[in-house]
Amino acid sequence: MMESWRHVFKLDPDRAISEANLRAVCQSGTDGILVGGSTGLTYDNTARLLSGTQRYGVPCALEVSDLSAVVPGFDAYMIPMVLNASDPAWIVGHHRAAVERYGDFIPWELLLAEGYIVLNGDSAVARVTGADTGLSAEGAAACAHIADKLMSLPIVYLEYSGRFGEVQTMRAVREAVGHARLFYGGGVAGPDEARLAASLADTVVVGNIIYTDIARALSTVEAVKRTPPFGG
Ligand code: 1GP
Repeated sequence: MMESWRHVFKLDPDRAISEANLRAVCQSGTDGILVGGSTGLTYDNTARLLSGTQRYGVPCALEVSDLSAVVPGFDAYMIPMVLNASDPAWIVGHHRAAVERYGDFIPWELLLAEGYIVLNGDSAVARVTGADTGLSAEGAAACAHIADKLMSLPIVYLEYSGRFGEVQTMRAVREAVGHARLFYGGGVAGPDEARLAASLADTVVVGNIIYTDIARALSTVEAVKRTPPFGG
């Protein structure tokens, strides 16, 4: 599924979206919806968002950050491992606790691990995970090599949530990733950022702008789709 994703909208169950905007997002031509957030996720608000998107038939994955908000019925479950977290619980600790608790019930075939590199120190995800956001381009690339080659993770996720990234770091991470699919997210707020992100990343994730300027959010779909992929 995610192997063909070029453009993805990320919807946060803790933020309100009108029915019209949800429809526009789902029918925009995007390749998929990623449901996730760093705070305020509950079973109920996640289930509500899933049933909202299911009406439109767009593929929908849940990015798991809170076990109490894991809802059955998603097409895939993305499992973040924050490689530059200062607290190892966000690398494997919460994961181990979850497997101990739910081992026999986990639909392993639906799970996809994401090697996150979190670089915006002002973001909720950086605060929650205590991420070392001061990494140089070389440091970020080293994380990407580890995810891609030592851990063989299917996804490397370069995360600037809330602001657009440094191009030098984006390029260094791009060059470090060989096998994994490179996701980029953060500050894609219109066609210009969308094109730049799409020229370096395999998959571009668009979040916040959905809630502040729906027209600009929708404009990112075509911009990403018209940009040739890296090395393509
Ligand atoms: C957040 O990577 C996504 O997890 C998208 O970032 O909200 O800044 O678009 P924005």
